[in-house]
Amino acid sequence: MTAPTLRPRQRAVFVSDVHLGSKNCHAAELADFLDGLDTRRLYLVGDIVDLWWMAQRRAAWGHGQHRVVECLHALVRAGTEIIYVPGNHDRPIRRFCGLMLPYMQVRRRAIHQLADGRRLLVAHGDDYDAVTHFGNFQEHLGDWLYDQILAGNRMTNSARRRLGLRYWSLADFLKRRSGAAERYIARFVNAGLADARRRGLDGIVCGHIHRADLREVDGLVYANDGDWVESLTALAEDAEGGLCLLGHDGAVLKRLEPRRPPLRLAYAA
Ligand SMILES: [Mn+2]
Repeated sequence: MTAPTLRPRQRAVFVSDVHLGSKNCHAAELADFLDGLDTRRLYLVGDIVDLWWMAQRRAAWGHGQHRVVECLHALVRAGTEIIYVPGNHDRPIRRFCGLMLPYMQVRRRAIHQLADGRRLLVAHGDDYDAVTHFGNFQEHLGDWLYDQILAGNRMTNSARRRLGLRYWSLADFLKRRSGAAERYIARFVNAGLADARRRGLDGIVCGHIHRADLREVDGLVYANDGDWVESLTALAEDAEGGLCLLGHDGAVLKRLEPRRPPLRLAYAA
């Protein structure tokens, strides 16, 4: 599929869970998405580089990965401000939180103000693992299991490709079939929204659980920009403050309208 060449200018684009350096990253699709993107701000919402993978296994770094880095450079040259919020797979980069370079900031979390005035917390989401009883040991075990499932995914899909069938996510199928996974995701969503509410904000943009989503819950925005391992999605804000969940080819998968300005009373002179 070819990406549309002319995309409307976005106020902000959010991308997370790229896992660059791991075998599971769809780097070529991400490079195609970033190429020609026109945005004022790009938030990298964690797990951009998979340092865990690269520390333990052979780094998968080829043409696609180089293109991703080149596209990020091109965006910076075009004047895009990059805000990097490291996650758990790129946790060592948190040492640089507070670092302000001319076109890039590294932040533990950020607050993004939409064009309609609403303010959203931008956080990777691994902070909520404690609340969802998904501790460090389980985190590693979960990652190992996830890798096994993704390896199964690759095998299934290379077989499907040979048979001329379309891509199908085994991991997503298993997650949707598993009640425990659904309960974990529900606790994660609640923990993120509670954090935003506690901070007096209007919602949250996060990643971490590799499940793209965009909806309003009790008047708050829950936006999960997904990942570049399975769902290949990103979140974008348009000029009016509307939010869109985008597929890697630029297709709009979900949309949340901007908040309407309050009615102003017109006084007669
Ligand atoms: Mn993560």
